[in-house]
Amino acid sequence: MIRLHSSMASVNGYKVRILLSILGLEYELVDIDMAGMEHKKEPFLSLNPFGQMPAMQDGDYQIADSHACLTYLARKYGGDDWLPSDAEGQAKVAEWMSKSANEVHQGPWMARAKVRRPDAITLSDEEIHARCDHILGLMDAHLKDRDWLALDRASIADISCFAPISFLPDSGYATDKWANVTAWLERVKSIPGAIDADGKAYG
Ligand SMILES: N[C@@H](CCC(=O)N[C@@H](CS)C(=O)NCC(=O)O)C(=O)O
Repeated sequence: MIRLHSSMASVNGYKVRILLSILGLEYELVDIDMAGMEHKKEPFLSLNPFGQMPAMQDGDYQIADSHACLTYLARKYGGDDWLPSDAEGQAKVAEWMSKSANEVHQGPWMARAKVRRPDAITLSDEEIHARCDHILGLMDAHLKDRDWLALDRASIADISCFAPISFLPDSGYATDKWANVTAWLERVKSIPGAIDADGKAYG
């Protein structure tokens, strides 16, 4: 049985919930009380000493970090569909997973974090929006002649980048000035099994 340890409010946990849903995998969500700082205490710290969500167990195997969870699930349960096994394709997916962990995290993810925990995020809205402009501008140009970020089909790189960017309109940043990103967001939502942050199917 797969157990995902995460708060429903965790954007990184949402990435993993999207893939679990797309793959049609049954799992238990072990709800972590973020406000109660449960992720900074045992037993969560035994799953991830970094004290960050998500962490996941699949039988005796345990893994932390959203990208590690996505990689594990894609490889274990998705064949080559979401993470190809050829060097070129795998490297392209890794490239966009890195962008997600860096530029997307520092911009779109931060915008969401500031709305939820304004006391904890000291960056100004201007700085966060400039970071969003930077990465979304690059993504918009990249998506000009292509449907997906890494491959000629959807991959875990799209799922990873989608989750934080999908929250932007509710975080005070309008994504609609980026036409290609906007079309890509809709494309990800139309993947069979894709869910919103509340777990409801899109469409
Ligand atoms: N690189 C990690 C980042 C995880 C992360 O920042 N998780 C947030 C929730 S979305 C968290 O637990 N923040 C609490 C903290 O850093 O103290 C991943 O992709 O899983």
